[in-house]
Amino acid sequence: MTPVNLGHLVRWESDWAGLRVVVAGLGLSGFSAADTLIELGAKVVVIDGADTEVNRSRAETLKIVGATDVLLGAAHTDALPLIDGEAPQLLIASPGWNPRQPMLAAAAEAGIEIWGDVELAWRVREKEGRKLAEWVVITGTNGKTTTVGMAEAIFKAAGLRAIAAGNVGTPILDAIRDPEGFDVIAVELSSFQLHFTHTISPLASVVLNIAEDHVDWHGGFENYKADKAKIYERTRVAAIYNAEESVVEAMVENADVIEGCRAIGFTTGVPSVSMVGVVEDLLVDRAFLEDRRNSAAELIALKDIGEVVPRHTAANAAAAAALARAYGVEPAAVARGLAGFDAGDHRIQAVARRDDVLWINDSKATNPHAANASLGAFSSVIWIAGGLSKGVEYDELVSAHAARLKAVVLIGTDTAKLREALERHAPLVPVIGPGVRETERDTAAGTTGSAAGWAVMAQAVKEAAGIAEPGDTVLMAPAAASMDQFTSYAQRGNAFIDAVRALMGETSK
Ligand code: UMA
Repeated sequence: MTPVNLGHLVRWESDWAGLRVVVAGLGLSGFSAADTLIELGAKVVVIDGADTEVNRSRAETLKIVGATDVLLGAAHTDALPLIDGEAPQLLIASPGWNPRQPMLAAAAEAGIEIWGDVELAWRVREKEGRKLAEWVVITGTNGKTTTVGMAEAIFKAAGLRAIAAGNVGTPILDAIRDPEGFDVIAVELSSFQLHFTHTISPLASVVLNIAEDHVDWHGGFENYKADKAKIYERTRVAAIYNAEESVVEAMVENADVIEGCRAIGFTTGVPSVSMVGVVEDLLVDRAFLEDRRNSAAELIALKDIGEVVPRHTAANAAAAAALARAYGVEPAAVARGLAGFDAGDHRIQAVARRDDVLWINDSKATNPHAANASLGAFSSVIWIAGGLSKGVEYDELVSAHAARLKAVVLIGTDTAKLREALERHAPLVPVIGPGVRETERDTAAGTTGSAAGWAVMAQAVKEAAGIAEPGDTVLMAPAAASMDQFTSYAQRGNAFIDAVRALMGETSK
């Protein structure tokens, strides 16, 4: 089959009518992509392996608006469907779909282009009568959601119409299709989304940091890094990098950016020329001012960002400030935006302090790199850890923090690697659990899934309480994903909060 050239599809008014498209996935991004393409007049077949009630209801909606077909169930995900008797011309993959999955592999083999929803959004962002938004794009292993939130807050403080979208939860196509449009969109991009992105040309881009994550999906750490590095391609004004991570700096050096684009560093140390960084507890800009060789522009005092500003928060703020300054936002608006920003729950969140024991929820620490940041912030820790480990290694994390661990309480169904790392690098630290065994847990909770997770968490909190002494911190920072026992990291965090509060209630009686 001759591959179809889709180079002409670059704006809303391009000739999308009749294009035969398969949309893989009927989650957030798949639904928004299918809905958009139907509106554009394409012939759309949507496929999802899960034949659930939610998907059936979404399928009904899409059929009513004009989908050619919606196929639900595992039987449909192995081969490419025909659309009106002919082969598809484009496949839109949801981020959760692995490129090695049979249907995607078949599309690649047949020379059919595979885009993600982000690529589609880029191709339809220009529309007659709608504001054309600038994009600033953000990726990294950790801190993405905080940084897009900070960037959005700064843009809004500058009086701009701005929104955070993408992996943060609002599909980028929903932002793009807003009738009024935006001045600027802060787009959080996961490595999955970047894999399926090919032509975006943002105003500014940043990789916050890189550590092992999602190794299974990408088929190795090198592939993961290569997908992350794609964010810098075709950047127009500022390719922003973490000046404390040489791997990230190398990504900028090797990127094919638009002529005139500058490389801008961010750091939590004193900034060199062309960097944003910290001088004596002040966030300062030595990048976006004329006299950057001899002076710096003061942005905000760290104490005005929050009561406790851990190093990674200062780094995220520096990155968000650099993105905003690349757009042209004034220092005063950067200060207002960062001062008003609220990081939300589940990220190093203090839940309770009782008898000089601090209880911290860091459920958002879904990989070792994130857990490293929170473990490093406390001195004597009872660590609640474990979950779905996604194939990563724990040796580095455990050896770095062995000295501060008083005990470890394991949760999760996939803790073998963590347990082995603890045996190797912290052999004297007591390891407890998982306290409720699989069979007991199912009987106790009367079910599997999240109810069982709740029981495991309650047990873990009790175990931790039995060990904690004044001056200790009980830190729930699993360094693993939550999906083995919970529906999300938020639900896991709430289970911890509930269990801690229940414990406090009991002991205060
Ligand atoms: N499906 C299949 N077969 C497969 C894989 C998935 O049929 O092999 C189906 C599932 O049954 C489901 C649909 O595809 O119905 C799910 O699609 P999806 O998992 O790609 O998720 P979406 O609902 O489209 O949400 C995605 C992001 N999810 C993932 O990357 C896994 C959301 O990020 C994002 O907010 C949303 O698009 C809008 O852009 C979530 C996430 O967990 C928060 N991201 C990861 C992270 O941050 O670490 C990357």
